[in-house]
Amino acid sequence: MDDTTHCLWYRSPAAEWTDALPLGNGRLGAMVFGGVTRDEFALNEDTLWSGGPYQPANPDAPRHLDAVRQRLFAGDYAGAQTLANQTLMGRPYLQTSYQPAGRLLLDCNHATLFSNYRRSLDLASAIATTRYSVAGTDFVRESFISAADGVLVIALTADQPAAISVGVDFVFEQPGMTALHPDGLGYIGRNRAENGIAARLNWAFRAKVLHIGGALAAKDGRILVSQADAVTILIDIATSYRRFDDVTGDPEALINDRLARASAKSLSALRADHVAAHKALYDRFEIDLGRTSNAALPTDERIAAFAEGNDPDMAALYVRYGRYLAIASSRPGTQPANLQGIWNKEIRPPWGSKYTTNINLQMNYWLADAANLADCFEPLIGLVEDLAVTGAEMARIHYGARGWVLHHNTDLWRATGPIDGAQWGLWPTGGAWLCAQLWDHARFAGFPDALVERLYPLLAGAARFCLDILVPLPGSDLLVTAPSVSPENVHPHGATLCFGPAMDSQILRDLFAATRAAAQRLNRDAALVSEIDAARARLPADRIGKQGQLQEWMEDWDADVPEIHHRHVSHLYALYPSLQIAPHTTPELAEAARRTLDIRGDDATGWGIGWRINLWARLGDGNRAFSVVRRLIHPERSYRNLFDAHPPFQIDGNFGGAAGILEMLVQSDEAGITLLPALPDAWPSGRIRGLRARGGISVNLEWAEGRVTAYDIEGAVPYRGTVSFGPGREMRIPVGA
Ligand code: FUC
Repeated sequence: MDDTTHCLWYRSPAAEWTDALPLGNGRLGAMVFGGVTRDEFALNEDTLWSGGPYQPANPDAPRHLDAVRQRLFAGDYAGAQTLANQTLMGRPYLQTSYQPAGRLLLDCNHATLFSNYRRSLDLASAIATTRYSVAGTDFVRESFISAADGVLVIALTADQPAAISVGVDFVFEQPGMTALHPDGLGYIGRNRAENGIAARLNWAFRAKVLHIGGALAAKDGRILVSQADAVTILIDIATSYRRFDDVTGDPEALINDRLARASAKSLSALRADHVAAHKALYDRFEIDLGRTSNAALPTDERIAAFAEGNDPDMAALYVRYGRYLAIASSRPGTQPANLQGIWNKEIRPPWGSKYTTNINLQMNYWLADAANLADCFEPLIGLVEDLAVTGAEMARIHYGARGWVLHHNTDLWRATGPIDGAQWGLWPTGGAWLCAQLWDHARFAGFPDALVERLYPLLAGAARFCLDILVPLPGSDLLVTAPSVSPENVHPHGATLCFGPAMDSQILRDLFAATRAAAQRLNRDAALVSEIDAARARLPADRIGKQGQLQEWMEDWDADVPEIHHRHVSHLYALYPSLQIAPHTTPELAEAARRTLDIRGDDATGWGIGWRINLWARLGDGNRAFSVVRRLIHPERSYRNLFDAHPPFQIDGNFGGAAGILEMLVQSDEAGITLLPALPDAWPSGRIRGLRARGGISVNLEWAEGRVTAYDIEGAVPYRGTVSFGPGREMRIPVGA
């Protein structure tokens, strides 16, 4: 039996898309089904979206803002929401969606009776393998998407000569036309229009079929290879997208260039270069939580057995898979991971498979820094750089404000307007949250000058917008956001629309602190810093309500909300991902956050589970956090390919869940590092290598019988924080004083 430490593996082919195994180089994505007589590769390219450049700002909006605010301050929340729906939404008030390219089908011409079947995905090499035997011949299909060469490679081999006869077809999902090439298939097409947003992208697909022995024929729109010893198929897809406002790229030239280079290399060179590019990221980190006999089971059986069984390595595999998915869906130069990473089979995917920014996109990047994949974070910075441009126009036209704004969604075209309906979309702090997250990324990196310099204009722009839209709360000295929402939660006055939800003030505290710190590091914008200082002092503080809970709104409405177990826990932003609330710094607020979590309950949709694991970890309750991990690694929340079920599939829970498992083992803030802050009884011994902590630090750690047995902490500069152990933070050791 192979070593399965880094493997997802199965005893039968994928019956559904969520059984298939994902490959990706950040840009190109494939889901591998591993069929025997018919195999399928469902294909994506990360810039293949519907629509084209557009700006949804609504020039009529500014003159209605005050009327909506007045209704809110008068307590007419439902009336304010109705008026906001009529006057304050973007035009159009929907966005575009991420699209599938098509499906590559391989029809293998051999007998149907097979044995010795196994399909697997090796996370350490990023290679998917399908093996089986038919009539005494062993067949192996290996596939990978190379970050080094930019293409999908499918290699078909057999242990007998002349055994491979295969038909190759491409079933496209976008309008266009097929072209047969002497050595493969081609396709040139156009994307789709959506929600009144015109289609402006060209795209192209090409499969180049190389064979050793046998013969190749191009016929009836498909390629037929007969009696070959081995077949290698190289595939590429590209679009004309260059930037949110530029669609003048030449997809065919891009493809032809990459395929020409790739086909000039041997299969073994392609494979070796692919593995090296993957390992450069994957091998930086290791986690071992101990192995039991369950570790030898196929992955689907392990998922089914996890909640009731003893399989600590499955939680470690969940982290390895989260890292794998980050590397496969988000690399420098690619689009950030969307709601489904880069894997989507539907023309109308759930929520457009776009970027939802009231939790989901942020959660996609909770794992990267701690898991030593700072490179995978890069596309998120690129996205915010674009949003700071499109969002500046939105701020000016839609609010008459300085700076830039993003509401609760964006897409390939970097639209920033309020969409879907005021109940969901009229939330002006999506961009501010992303900026707070970028600053935390800089904190992990130890604030390198170039990064601070790069982030500063983004932070300053987001801060300027927020300064301009904060309004005095009548009858007080406080400044609040209005209109806003506490994401998606209906309050007892029949609306989500409100003023000053706790989450907004928490996000603004982080944004303002970050902008101030960056300005001071760069010695810039003293005037902006004083504006920030004046406003920050007037933001409402977190409040504790009559149930002892952390209040979600300015008023103590929490006990009377229609959906008491709502999946969003927006006001716990301060506990995680923010560092504002912690048991050792703000014990009363931490206790109130614990009470809120208890009332809200641990059962939630995929990402809601991911968030709760991190929250319980921050509260130092390892066994409670582990009980939520058991809800996550369970057939209700994890498909057979370990994709997170919202349901349907949404990748945020994969990243949030994996981040949560690490948060149980190591936590850090600007003052120090805590080892085993929330270790559950289920993981008494283990080992981690290459975890990153805030301050530009690398942590190695070993523990046994629930106690740290060895650790080392390294940084580019000597570490100057403290190191503490366990949930009570006993034995604080100051280091490098
Ligand atoms: C938020 C969530 C939904 C879903 C969507 C993509 O709006 O409330 O549950 O995850 O994003």
